[in-house]
Amino acid sequence: MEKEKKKDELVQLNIKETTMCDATAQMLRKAEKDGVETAFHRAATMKACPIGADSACCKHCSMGPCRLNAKDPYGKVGVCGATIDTIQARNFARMVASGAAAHTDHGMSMLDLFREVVNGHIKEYRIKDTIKLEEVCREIGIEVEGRTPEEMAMDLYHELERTYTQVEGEIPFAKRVPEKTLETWRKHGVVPRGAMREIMELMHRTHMGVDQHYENITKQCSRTALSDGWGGSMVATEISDILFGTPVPVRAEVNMGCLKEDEVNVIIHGHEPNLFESMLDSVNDPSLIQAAKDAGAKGINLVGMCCSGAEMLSRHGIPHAGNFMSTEAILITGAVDAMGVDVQCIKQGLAKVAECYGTNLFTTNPRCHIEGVEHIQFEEHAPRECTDAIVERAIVRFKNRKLPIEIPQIRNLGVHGFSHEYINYMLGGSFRSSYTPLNDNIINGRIRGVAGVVGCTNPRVKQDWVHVELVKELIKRDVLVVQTGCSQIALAKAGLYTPEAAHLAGAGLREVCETVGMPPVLGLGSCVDNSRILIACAEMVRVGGLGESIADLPVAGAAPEWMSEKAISIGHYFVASGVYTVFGVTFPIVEGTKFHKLLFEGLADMGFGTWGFTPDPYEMARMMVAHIDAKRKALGIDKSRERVLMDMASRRDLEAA
Ligand code: NFS
Ligand code: SF4
Repeated sequence: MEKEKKKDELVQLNIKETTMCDATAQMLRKAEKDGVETAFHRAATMKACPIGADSACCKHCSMGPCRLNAKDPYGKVGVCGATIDTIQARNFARMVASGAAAHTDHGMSMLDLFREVVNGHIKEYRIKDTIKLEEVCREIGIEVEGRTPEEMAMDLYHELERTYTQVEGEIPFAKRVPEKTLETWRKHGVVPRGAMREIMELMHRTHMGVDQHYENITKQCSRTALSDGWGGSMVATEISDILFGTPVPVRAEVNMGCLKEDEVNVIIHGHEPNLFESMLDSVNDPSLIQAAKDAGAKGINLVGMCCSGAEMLSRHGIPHAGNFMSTEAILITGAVDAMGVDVQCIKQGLAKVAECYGTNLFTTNPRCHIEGVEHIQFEEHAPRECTDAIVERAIVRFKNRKLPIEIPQIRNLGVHGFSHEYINYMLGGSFRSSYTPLNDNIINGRIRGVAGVVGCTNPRVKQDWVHVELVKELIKRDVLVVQTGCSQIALAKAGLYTPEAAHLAGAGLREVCETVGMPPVLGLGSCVDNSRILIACAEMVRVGGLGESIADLPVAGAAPEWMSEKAISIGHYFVASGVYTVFGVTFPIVEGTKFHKLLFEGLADMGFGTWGFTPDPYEMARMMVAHIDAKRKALGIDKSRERVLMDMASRRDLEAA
């Protein structure tokens, strides 16, 4: 029995069933040899609490905690009388509040930086993309004719500040929402005000003894999630593009083989691009490069992980070493001389693993300290102080490397960096840049629909496997896949980010990919860049031919290996925007309850999207394709696809003859 194992005895993983990432597997084997524990090991010994997994418990006051019975959900209520639906809705809503807070606080940090850059207090960053600045201004009604970038930027700052602070009325990017979708939101009273207000109200309403109707809680839950998707996250993306550049396709490598044994290896892992941008300057500083050479290294090698890594991969082609479930594993190489982290998805377990391998681990953000880990605060008016210090410490560690190093020699080259602006340009060409060709290809049936496959990796399932199998199933059925975050890295490691991967796609999608020269899977960046998918959806509606609201589009979303509260917020803002969204792993609601019914059926009847759940990638693909086909049918374009398929079949017959 695992339970009876002695504490110091490391559980042996069935590594084949733990991850499909060969580099991570190799490092897990090494970890077991070295006697080092990872989150995979802890997941194997820590049985998930079954009551919590069903969200059938409440600890919102000290009359409880109260535990209800998921097998007999209406057999019992909490001490205060709260029903299963109230308890589940409150728990779910608080996940949304926390996830939305993470994204919007990150977005607000970007906006703070933007303000200080614009008013000249911070000189270390500048506005890189004035074209995007102008576009965003124009879209939300800020005068651009005859004005300097500084003038526009100041107005943009003040306007976007409302995304967070606005007490009454609609947030600025509500202007981007298709009219009919916005109508649905207005009808149900869920157009977001400032995120601060929405999150505050949601926390208030989920306090003991306040909102005790699951439908009413869900309403505020939707409003808060939307203040993330069309608010905080979207601001994070747009401001980061304006400051650091809008991504265009770039060839870049992922996987642990990006580490170099003969160089000083520095990893940045986290979510805020400002830290990473400054580190990029540091590693290119001639004096630091010289110092590295003096220490016997060939140079300094900068590698990303998780979401800011995905942004740097998209914007600058910086190599990316792996997703969330590989952050401990990579330290086991012994080759990481320093890892700097900022916020979100930073496992506390990193501290122990870093200690085992003598890696310098640094926290940098005032929001995230870790007990026992050295903190070097990142200050935006003197960013290099922090990042230079990390590099200097990495050089010292390189010089004193003692333990043997083992770097999995796996690198996967691919094309990343597809902003929604670039998709425009790529499909339409420079003179008629628009989404018309995408819509045309959907209408004529070559592309069956579009799926967003996003989100985390989770040690409760085989790492990367659900992502990869799902995406392969989707493209095989001519569904174009767009991706962000850890999911993007999973597929990049599986080799799907090359134009050649088009041979895995169905005949229709393959033809489009080959004509344009694009991979069948498009990576858009980090998790806040899911806002790019929202904008792409809005654009598809605007261009026409695919219905009047986002809910009409033949699209679907999935987070097959989700783990974070941020993922729940993202899932819910896609659902509230009109997208059918399927989650894997587990779903924190008891089936058969009224709240479950509302999320999985009721919301769709109200004009929103709807939630779906299955841990199985093949079933997930089937559900998403069935939804896409149902939307095609409702749009009256199901016949065109049959024609294309007939064409393809007859073409193949001809070829065979
Ligand atoms: Ni998204 Fe980024 Fe990854 Fe999940 Fe975490 S890194 S913000 S939450 S684990 S995709
Ligand atoms: Fe129990 Fe109600 Fe208190 Fe929750 S709020 S812990 S259900 S008494």
